[in-house]
Amino acid sequence: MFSWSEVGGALRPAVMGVVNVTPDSFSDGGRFLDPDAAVAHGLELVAVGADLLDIGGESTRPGATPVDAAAEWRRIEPVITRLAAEAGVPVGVDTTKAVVAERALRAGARIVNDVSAGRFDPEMLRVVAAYGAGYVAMHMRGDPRTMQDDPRYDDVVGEVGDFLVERAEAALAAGIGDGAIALDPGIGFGKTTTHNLTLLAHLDRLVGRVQRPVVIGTSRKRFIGRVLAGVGGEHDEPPAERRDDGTLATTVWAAQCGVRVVRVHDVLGAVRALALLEVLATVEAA
Ligand code: HH2
Repeated sequence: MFSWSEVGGALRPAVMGVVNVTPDSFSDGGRFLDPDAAVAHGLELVAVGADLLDIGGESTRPGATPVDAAAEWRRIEPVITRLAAEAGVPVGVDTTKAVVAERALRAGARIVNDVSAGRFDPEMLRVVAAYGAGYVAMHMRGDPRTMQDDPRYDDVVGEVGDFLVERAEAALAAGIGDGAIALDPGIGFGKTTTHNLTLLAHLDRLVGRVQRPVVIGTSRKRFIGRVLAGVGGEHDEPPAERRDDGTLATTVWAAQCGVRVVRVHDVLGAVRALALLEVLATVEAA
C-alpha cells in the first residue's frame, strides 16, 4: 500500500518530476513523445534528485484536444513500464481515465495523479483502491476545454479547500488508503492569475484546512509569466521555458507553507533550492 510518508524528507517537500509524453503540453510538448527520449529524461530527473515521477499522455492545458484511452495508453505504456522497473523511485500516472490508470498500475506505477479528482470517471476511485495506490485529487473548475471561461469564486481558498476535503472523503469511502490520499489546489485549472496568487498567498491556510499531504503544481505556469512581464527590463511575458526562476520562488514559498510535494519540470533547480532551505531550517540559534 502506497503512503505519502514514503517520499521526501522530514524537513522538505518531495520533488515530483514531470515527464509529458505528449505532442502538445504547454511547456515541453513534443520533446518526449519518443519513448526512449521520455525514459532517458525520467532517468535524468531521478539522477538529479527527483523523489518521484509523474508521467502523462494527455495535455490538460486550457483548450487541449482530448485523446481517447487507447491513444493515451499507447503513448505512455513503454515509458511507464520501463521507468517503473528502472527509475528506483515511485512512478505516477497523470490521467483522468480509470482504464489508463489500471493499465499503468498493472505496469508498475504506484500513484494516480487525477486532475479531475474522480469526477470524470466513476470507476477511478475504485481502481486506485483496488491496487493500493497513491492518489492525488486535484481541484479544477469544469474541464480543460472550458475551465478558463471566466472562472469566478466568492472565496477561492475556502471553496477549493471544501472541494478537496469532500473529494478526500469520497476517496476514503471508496477504500483508498488513509495515508495514500494527497490533495492539490490545481494552480491554473479554472483560475485567473489573481485566484492563483490568492491560493498561493494563503497556501498555509489551505494546508491547515485539509489536514492531508498537499501537492502543488506551479511549474512554468502562465501566472508566473504574467507577474514577470515588465520585470528585469523585459516587456513581454516570458514564455514557459523562461519561467523556471519564477517557479523556484513559488517552490520555496510552498515549502515554507508546509506542502508535501512540489510537481516541477526543473527538478535540479527545486532540489538545490530545497537543500538550502533544509539546511537553514536546522541551523541552531546563535
Ligand atoms: N498541472 C498540470 C498537469 N497535471 N497535476 C497536478 N496534480 N497538479 C498540477 O498542477 C498539474 C497536474 C499541467 O502542467 P503540465 O503537465 O506541464 O502541462 P500539460 O497539462 O499541458 O501536459
